[in-house]
Amino acid sequence: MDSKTNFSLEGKVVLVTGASYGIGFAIAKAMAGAGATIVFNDIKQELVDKGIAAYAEEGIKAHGYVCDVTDEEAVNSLVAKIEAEVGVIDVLVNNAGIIKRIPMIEMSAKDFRQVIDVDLNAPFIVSKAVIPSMIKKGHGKIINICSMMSEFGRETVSAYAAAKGGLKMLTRNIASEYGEYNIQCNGIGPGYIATPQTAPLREVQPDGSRHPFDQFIISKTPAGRWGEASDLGGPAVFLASDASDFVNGQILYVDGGIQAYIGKQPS
Ligand code: NAP
Ligand code: GCO
Repeated sequence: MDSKTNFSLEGKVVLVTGASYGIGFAIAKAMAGAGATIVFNDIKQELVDKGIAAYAEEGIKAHGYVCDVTDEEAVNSLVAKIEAEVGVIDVLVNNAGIIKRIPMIEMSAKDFRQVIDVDLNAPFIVSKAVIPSMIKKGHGKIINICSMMSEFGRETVSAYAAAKGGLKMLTRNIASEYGEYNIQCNGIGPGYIATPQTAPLREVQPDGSRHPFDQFIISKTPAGRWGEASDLGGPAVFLASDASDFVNGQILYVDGGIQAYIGKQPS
C-alpha cells in the first residue's frame, strides 16, 4: 500500500495523556485498533488501574503510568521510563485537560492559572519532552486536543478559551519549528462531546426536561446530537498515520457541523 494512503499504526508507540476514560480513552482505543501500542497516564494510581482494566476489556494491553502533566520533572521521568519500558514515543496526543466554568470577574487568578497550567502549559511540557527523540528517530506526530473554544468564547469559560486558543497557536508553532524534522503537529477541535467534562451541561432538569444548554447545542448542530468520544477516533488515527504526513499545523474540527450552521429556528 502506498505510504500516503497508509492509515496503519502498526509498530507505533502512542502516548495519550489523561486517557483513563473520556475522549483520550476513545482516541487510544481507535489507535490500538489501527495497530498502535498504547501508553497513557493519569494523575491517580486508582484511575490508571481502572484505565488499564477498561483497556483490557477492549482487548488492549495498555501501559499506564501515574503522572501529573503539569509537573515538568515528572513528565521528563515519565518519558524516559516509557522509552526504557515500551519504546520511543512516535505519536503524542496532548489530551489531558480541565475546565472551570466561572464568570470571569468571579474567577480567582489561582483558578485561571490552574486551567492554563493543565490545558496549555502541560502540552508545551510534554511536547518538549518527546520532540528530541522524535528528531533522532526521523519522524513524529503530535496531536493537540483543542476545542471550539480555540475559536469562540462564551460565558464562564474565559480561562479555558484562553488556554485552547493558545493551544491552537502552540500547535501551529510546533508545526513551524519542527516540520523540517518530519514531525507533524496538528490539532483536533472536538465540538460538544458527551463525556464527564460536559455532564453538567446535559443534566436532566427537575421537571424532566433537557438542560437549556443541551437544547441549545442540539439546535446548533446539524447532526442534531452531541458528539460521542468515539467520533474522534477516526480523525485521530488519520492524523497519527503516514496518510497525514503532509498535513501540518492544522486544526481538524470534529463538531458535527456546528461551526457551519446558524442553528435551527426554535419550535
Ligand atoms: P474529561 O472527561 O474531564 O477527562 C480529562 C482527563 O484528563 C481525565 O482523565 C483527567 O484525569 C485527566 N487530567 C486532568 N488533569 C490532569 C493532569 N494534570 N495530569 C494528567 N491527567 C490529567 O475530559 P474529556 O471530555 O475527555 O476531554 C478530554 C480533552 O478534550 C480535554 O483536553 C478537553 O478540554 C477536550 N475537549 C473536550 C470536549 C468535550 O465536549 N468533552 C470538547 C472539546 C475539547 P482526572 O480524572 O484524574 O482529573
Ligand atoms: C463548555 C464546554 C466546551 C466543550 C468543548 C467545546 O463549557 O462550553 O465544556 O468547552 O468542552 O471545549 O469544543
